[in-house]
Order: sequence, then structure tokens, then C-alpha cells
Amino acid sequence: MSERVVLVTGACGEIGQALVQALAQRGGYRIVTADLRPLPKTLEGLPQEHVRGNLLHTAKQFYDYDFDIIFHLAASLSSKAETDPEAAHRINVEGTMMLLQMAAYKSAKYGKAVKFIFPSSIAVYGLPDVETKTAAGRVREEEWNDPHTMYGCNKLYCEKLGVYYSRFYQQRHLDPSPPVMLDFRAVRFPGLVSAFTLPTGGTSDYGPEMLHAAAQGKPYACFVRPDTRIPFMAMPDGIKALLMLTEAPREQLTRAVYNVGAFSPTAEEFRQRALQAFPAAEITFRVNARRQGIVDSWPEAVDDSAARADWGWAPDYDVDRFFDEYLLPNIRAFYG
Ligand code: AKB
Repeated sequence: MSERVVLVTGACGEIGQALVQALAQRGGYRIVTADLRPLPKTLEGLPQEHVRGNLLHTAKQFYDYDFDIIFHLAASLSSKAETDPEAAHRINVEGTMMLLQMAAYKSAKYGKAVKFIFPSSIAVYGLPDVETKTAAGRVREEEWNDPHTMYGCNKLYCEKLGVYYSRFYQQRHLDPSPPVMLDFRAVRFPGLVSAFTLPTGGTSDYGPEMLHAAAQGKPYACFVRPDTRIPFMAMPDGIKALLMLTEAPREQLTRAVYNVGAFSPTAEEFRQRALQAFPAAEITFRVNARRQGIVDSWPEAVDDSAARADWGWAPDYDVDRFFDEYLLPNIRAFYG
């Protein structure tokens, strides 16, 4: 079988690095990466090509390639986006639209649907207060779609754009013989935690930051209250979700956008796990009202029954396996 040509944008970010490594390990892909930054050491030799620069300027180049799959990971995350919402909108929305347009053009031109895989986020949800959040419990995809952040608005809108370009672009579906449309699929990720990389600019970052600081013997002041609860997931499960959704037969998908869940510890539970593993860890709480407000608007858990039913989704790591078998052994080895 010939190699499938894959574009990974935001390849130097946390999900990007883990995804490119997983694709290279599987084999059968010709990988092109794109990012503002140069390739990190962890990715050296893995992609066939790395396109460096602002996606808004580089996206046009991608018309020269025939991608089978696009993983569009580049984004400005929730906390960072609030520092310059208009710039975040340009990165998160305009970059996505340019790639969707390119994928729509290629799908129609070659009569073969380009798969467009989009990581959305629990940031698309917006619950008005903590009481409502607690009462809501696990939220379904169509509930509480009232984001409080620019990033959440961008993700929700890009989900809609993906559906538009894949089903209704220029109302082509009404033509007597409609062209092939692109194949848009999205997962709404919880906070992802890697043992090897740290997130930047997100609001779920307190979880991974706390553990990485403890492992390095550095003090950490957590920016949310101890009782804060949002969903998290081990990075290997995040990659598994992206790859499972990519490979799922089209006819089995009943929707374009899927929740995926794993476990939901409080910030205090993160602290307790860090203290058990690193008893000398110094972890305090210094609440940042703005960042607290963001996580308070995110659900404490998601209902992922559609992903389980349609494409067999199930995480490998529950909270105990996550800490005991993934995070702690790997983070210890990573920091020596
Ligand atoms: C963030 O905190 O912005 C991200 C996310 C939950 O999408 N990690």
C-alpha cells in the first residue's frame, strides 16, 4: 500500500510531538509538519519535511501537496488567547478556515475526500456558575455550548466551519452531481497531560505543571482552588482518540464532533498524588480569579457515549493507571 500523506500543524506543541511520534512508529505515512518553531530534538528525522512559519502565511504552500489526512493542531490555548483575543482569533479561526478551504478544493479536484481531523476542547462549554456545573455532571455534546473564552468560541465556531466545508460549502450538495467534499471529524479534548512535555497557555495546565514541578523539586503555586474539578486525560489516550477517529469507517459516524472522556480529579487530588510520589513537594494554592473563572465554566465531566458507540472509544488510563503506570514512572525517569 502506498504511503498516506499527512499534514500535522502545530507539530511542535504537546499533542503534535506525541502524534508525530505515534505516526512515525506506526509507519505507512509520509509526514509533513508545520509550526512557528523549528522541530524539537524529539521529532528530528521523523517528518519528511517541516514547514516553519505563521500558518496564515504558509497555508497557501500546502496547495502544492496532496494530503490524505490533515491533523490541524495549531492553536492559541485558552489562557493565552485571553491576553490578546483578536490575535488568537486570527490564529485559531483564520488558520483553520484556510486549511479547510484547501482541503475542500483538493477533495473536489481529485474526487477523494481529504480527512480533516480537528482537536476541539471542553472549552466549547460554558456553565454559568459552579452550582450549575456540579448539577450538570457529565455534559453531552449539544449541551451548554456557551463558551466564556475566545479560545472556546473559536473551537466551537471551527467545529461549525468544519461541518459547513464538509457538507454545505457553496451549497454544492444541491448540485445534480455534487463534488466530493472533505471528511471533517473532531474530538473535544479534556486537559491532556504528558509525562514528557509541558503545556503552555492553557487553563488546565495546573495539573501537569504541579506534577512536573514536584518531580523536579520545584515549589508550585496552583492557580485554581483545591476543589476545582475538570476532566483530564493521559496524552497516550489523546493520541489514541485522534487515531481511532481517523480510522473509523465513515458510515459508522453519526456526528462530526465527539466528546472523549477519561477521569476528573480535583486540583487537591492532583496535589495529594504529587505528595505521595514526591513527599518533599511544596504545593500551595494562589488563586488567579480569571483563570479560576475559566475552569469553573468548564464541565466536570463529559458524556462520551457517542464516541464509545460509534467508534469503540474507551480510554486505556483511568485515574489510578494514569498516575501509577503512566505519569509517575515516566516523569521520574524523565527528570532522573
Ligand atoms: C486549555 O486549557 O486551554 C486546553 C484545553 C482544555 O483545551 N488544555
